[in-house]
Amino acid sequence: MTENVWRNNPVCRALGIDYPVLQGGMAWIADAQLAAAVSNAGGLGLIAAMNSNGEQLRVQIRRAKELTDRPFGVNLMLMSPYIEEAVEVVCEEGVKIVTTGAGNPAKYMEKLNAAGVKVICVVASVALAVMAERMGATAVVAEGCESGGHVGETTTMALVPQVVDAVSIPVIAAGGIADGRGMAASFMLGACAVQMGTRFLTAAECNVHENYKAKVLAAKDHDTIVTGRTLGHPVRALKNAMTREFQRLENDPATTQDQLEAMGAGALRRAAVEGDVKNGSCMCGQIAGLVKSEGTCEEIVHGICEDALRVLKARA
Ligand code: TUI
Repeated sequence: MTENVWRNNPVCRALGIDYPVLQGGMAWIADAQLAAAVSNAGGLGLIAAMNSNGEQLRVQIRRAKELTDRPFGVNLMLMSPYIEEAVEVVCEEGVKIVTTGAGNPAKYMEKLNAAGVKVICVVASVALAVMAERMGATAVVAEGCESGGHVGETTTMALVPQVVDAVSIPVIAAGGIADGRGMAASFMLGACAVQMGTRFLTAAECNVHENYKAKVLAAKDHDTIVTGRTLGHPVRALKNAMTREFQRLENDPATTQDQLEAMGAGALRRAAVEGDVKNGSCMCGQIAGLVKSEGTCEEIVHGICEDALRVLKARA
């Protein structure tokens, strides 16, 4: 019903999608099923390459191709030990769109651009946004520290307009957005699309463990915390026994970096796949308190766009 409204949206035009909504590349969670469901709803679904090796990623890409005829992408986590393989497989499989996160994609931009892959860099700073534009990025996702997982220092409210002023390519807002008000606010800040992770955690098509979903649905405004600052990669997750122990160790001068790294390793898998939401890491954004229902990807994508339009019209 609202498709026509977004026809000239710069992100919809650049990516060939109907609604300016991207799904975050959540490690251990964003698989072919979730990505295809978001893409079939008219948004942009993304498979999280995370720490997958080339062949594991290839399986997911081929599955997504079977599940959707719409554009979908792959999120490249730049800290992955298999990042070189992942870039290779993305090019070989003819994936058209990539988002990058958790680092500077400089090393891979030339190869991806040469293969005709549109690269959207997820940035937490103006400096990286400017670099991304110079390196030929199609757009940037300005991700504020309200988001779940690996976070920067600046809030969405402060980051988005500063990135908008610094670059000429389209800016997609992320971090703390889960409904039409957040989407409308993003547009007011100069963004022309949104990326959401937390909102899709509870989607019907999301394969994250039921315990994780239940914890997100039960979360309130103060229920997330950032740990891992001393390791140089701060991570936001729902508070639990694991984050409390991590915090205690982080504040103890006797703790070594290796001890902390060991504690973090495998923690997300433990929560997302095994459902151990006490001793695993339930990465999640601050907006979890607003996420009260499950819903299909179609209901989520269409719902947020309709609500955003309603809010924008009401305030005009
Ligand atoms: O990457 C994300 N979110 C993530 S990645 C992830 S997997 C992980 N697990 C444990 C520890 C670390 C990673 C879970 N969530 N979002 C995009 C994002 N990128 N947020 C922050 C950044 C970022 C941070 C530093 C981008 C670049 C950067 O440095 C740039 C440079 O020049 O090195």
